[in-house]
Amino acid sequence: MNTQSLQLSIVIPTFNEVANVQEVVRRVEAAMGATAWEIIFVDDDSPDGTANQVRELACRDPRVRCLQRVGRRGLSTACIEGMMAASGPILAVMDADLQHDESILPDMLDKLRHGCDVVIGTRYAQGGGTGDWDEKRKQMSLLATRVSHLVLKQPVSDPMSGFFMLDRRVLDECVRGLSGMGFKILLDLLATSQRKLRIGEVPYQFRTRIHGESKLDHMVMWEYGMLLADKLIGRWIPVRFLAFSIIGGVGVFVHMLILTLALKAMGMDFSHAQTGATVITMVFNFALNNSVTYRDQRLKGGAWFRGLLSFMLACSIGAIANIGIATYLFEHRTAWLPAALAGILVGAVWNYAITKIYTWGKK
Ligand SMILES: Nc1nc2c(ncn2[C@@H]2O[C@H](COP(=O)(O)OP(=O)(O)OP(=O)(O)O)[C@@H](O)[C@H]2O)c(=O)[nH]1
Ligand SMILES: [Mg+2]
Repeated sequence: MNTQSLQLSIVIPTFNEVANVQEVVRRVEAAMGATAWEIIFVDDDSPDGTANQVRELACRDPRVRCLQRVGRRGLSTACIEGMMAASGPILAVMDADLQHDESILPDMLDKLRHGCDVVIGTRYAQGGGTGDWDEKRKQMSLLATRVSHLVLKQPVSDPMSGFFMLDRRVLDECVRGLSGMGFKILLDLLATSQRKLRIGEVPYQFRTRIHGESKLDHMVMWEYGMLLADKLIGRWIPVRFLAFSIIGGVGVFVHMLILTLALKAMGMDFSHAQTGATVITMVFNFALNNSVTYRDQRLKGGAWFRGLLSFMLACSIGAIANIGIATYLFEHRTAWLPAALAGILVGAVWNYAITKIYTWGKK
């Protein structure tokens, strides 16, 4: 056991990686030689028992720790919380699935000690590569990398990398400004930092996943868009409010569609058709917000139905406020369009603020 003071904390986010955690610890140990390190696995309550497996390893090796989060999902927030729980002066973030080449950790550490604030394991420099990615994934990644320059202050070959090392002081400087959205924690850090960072790069070959499944899905582009939007306009408008409002706008179309169907195709009377359309639209808006806007704390099972009830209640009060304000303004010499828009805005802000706290429990 190494008795020198801790030099490197490696944060490894996990979701269903039970078959990989032991091997990743073994490989880090082999790569790090005499350097004193710790590993913090941040597990989002994986159903495959990853957290228990990590705790078993931790009982035998106190350099390994488990941070288990319950009722939460999200790669970026997992990395942030892992880094905040780490004790070392230098932090690294690495995947659990053995796709990141741990043998470059000593080179990264060396660069960091010789004047860099951040060192990135890059797939897009001489000697690096994306392994067996198909053409579509390569193109998507290159596009996302190009778009990232909208928020970056300095050129970096692989800002989408999930494998990097940084001086803890960089995190301290920008942790309060991080968005914590989606998968791209490195981009979040680079875009949040207020100063020009000294960045080093170490190329590596991205490996093929052997055990477990990829968690990348069709929502990854949306989450990336939310992160970019937060970095660009989040100072003025919360992006969750933006997403909530876009879904509200889509809801208007859904409402009109159902109303038309009920009136024309089913021959219902207006008040029944309107009531039915309102209820269905509320369910639609709730379901979409639950899986998109609040994806990181999606309600499931019984909590889904309780959430729906509180959402409907909040939105009903929002509708009363909307109508009340619009009517008041209209009766006090405001034209119908601005009066209606003011009512909609007040209703939307109310719905967003109340459901954010009472439906999805976000402070
Ligand atoms: N704590 C936590 N970890 C996550 C979450 N989603 C993914 N991970 C972990 O983050 C790392 C990267 O996820 P992957 O699904 O492998 O993503 P990727 O490497 O970019 O994509 P692939 O090449 O398809 O594997 C892995 O160690 C996952 O277990 C999450 O919601 N919470
Ligand atoms: Mg992976």
